[in-house]
Amino acid sequence: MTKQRLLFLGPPGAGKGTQAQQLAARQGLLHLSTGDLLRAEVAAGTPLGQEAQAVMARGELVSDGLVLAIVRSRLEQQAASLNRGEPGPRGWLLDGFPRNLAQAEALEALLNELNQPIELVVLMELDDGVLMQRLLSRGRDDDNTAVIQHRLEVYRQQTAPLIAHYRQQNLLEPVAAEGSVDEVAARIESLLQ
Ligand code: B4P
Repeated sequence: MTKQRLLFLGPPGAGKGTQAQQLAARQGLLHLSTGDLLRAEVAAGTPLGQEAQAVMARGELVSDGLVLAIVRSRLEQQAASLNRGEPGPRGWLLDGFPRNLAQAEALEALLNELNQPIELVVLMELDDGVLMQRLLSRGRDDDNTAVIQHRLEVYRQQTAPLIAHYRQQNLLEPVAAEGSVDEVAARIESLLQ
């Protein structure tokens, strides 16, 4: 059966959001991007968004507690709706979460409670030079050279240790993230069987 509990890992600008959105639509999965959810809170001016805004602008990680609360409420809602027999996506795709070991451990505890183990971790790999070009041409508020360099540093220090963590669990599949969006999508799709 096609894998339907997926996690996308990789440096900023590797294309996690781009691929996750398309794959979730094609496979009928719930797409949870912590970056998008945080940006929505910022845009709505909620207390959570006000707390996250400055942290994101500096290219640092928002506090684990905030991000976990967002993910927990979405996954619990989906599980409850499935338990009630309601229609809706059965699987999920976590994009940009977890981003450090503490988040990964909290996620594992939550998924144990829900009895929904991760089936596949896709690691999107791309050279720093190409990442930088993609992000500079995207031009979001947090996409300028100094902030991107800092986000890459945060990725290496805090997120990259997750690679060994998921490799040990035999869940990790690296994917070359260069080439066109369709080429990368085909590489990812071939891992779902
Ligand atoms: P995110 O929103 O997760 O964004 P990202 O890592 O910068 O980008 P992504 O890899 O998704 O790349 P995209 O598809 O957009 O994080 C932003 C911030 O939110 C973080 O710095 C942090 O502050 C906060 N945050 C998020 N999650 C958190 C967590 N769990 N804990 C704490 N803080 C958290 O692609 C980039 C560009 O490349 C786009 O313009 C796209 O069009 C282009 N592109 C994609 N694929 C391409 C291809 N194949 N060819 C050419 N261009 C391509």
